[in-house]
Amino acid sequence: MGRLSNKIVFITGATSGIGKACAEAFANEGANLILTARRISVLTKLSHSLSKKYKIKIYDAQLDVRDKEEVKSVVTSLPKEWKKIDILINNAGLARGFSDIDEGNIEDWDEMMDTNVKGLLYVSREILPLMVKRKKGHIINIGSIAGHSVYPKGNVYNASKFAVNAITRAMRLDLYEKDIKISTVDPGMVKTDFSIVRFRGNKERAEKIYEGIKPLTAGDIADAVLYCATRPQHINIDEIIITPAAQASAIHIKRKTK
Ligand code: NDP
Ligand code: 8X3
Repeated sequence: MGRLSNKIVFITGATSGIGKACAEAFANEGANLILTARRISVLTKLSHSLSKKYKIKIYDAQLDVRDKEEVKSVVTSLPKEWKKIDILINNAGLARGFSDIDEGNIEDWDEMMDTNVKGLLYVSREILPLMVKRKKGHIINIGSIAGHSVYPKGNVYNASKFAVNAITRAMRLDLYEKDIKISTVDPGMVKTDFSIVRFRGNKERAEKIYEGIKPLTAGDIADAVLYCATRPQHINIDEIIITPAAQASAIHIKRKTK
């Protein structure tokens, strides 16, 4: 019996990186999972392998968190037994581009704000009433160190993660009296597809980000998320900031030279 047997955990952005690692870590604890992301074929494959390996139930749904009608329809059409969501992991997110603000690409700005901020709000707005009605639930947001201090050329990604930080704090204030727990896990550098997405498939440029440093793994972050989710009922972990030992801020990075 895992520590989360019979719990239902809803994960956004479960096809890659941190979301996928959370799916595996929570499956290993016996949780039943609602896995969502846009790439349904990747999701279906993951669901099959996890349900087989961990003998858990998985419900998967194609979901673009930017589409509020789709968010509504995915949540309202969940079978009754799947609506008892215990934990929501708001993970779906991305950075696009790396340029001075006067040269920024407006479509990239829209995509980051629509996904990281509005998407997180849409999903939370649909799931929270189900939790409040049951007088229990836990939302774990994936923020970033980018939401604690800005760095050159980070501008709109920073703004989106500062917004996640503010939303997390607001959720905590508005929801503690309704018995809903709120946590945020805010990583520094994690080696996932994040930089490949940021640089639109330029793997060489993405690789350079992690040059000479041992970055965090997606599993390291899943471990922190799991820590938040497995505390006794009277404990709320408000915030975990987690960075590689060699990264003291977004710009203070000790790199080994060859
Ligand atoms: P990945 O690119 O590996 O994974 C991102 C996930 O988000 C994918 O599963 C993708 O799935 C999903 N996603 C992106 N856009 C949407 C959307 N519109 N609707 C639904 N799902 C979406 O990156 P990470 O795992 O690193 O990123 C996960 C989170 O962690 C993000 O919020 C990111 O900001 C945060 N983070 C990452 C850090 C890092 O260094 N890697 C550091 C700090 C925070 P699909 O394409 O199938 O929809
Ligand atoms: C990702 C971490 O420093 O690349 O959120 O913005 S950083």
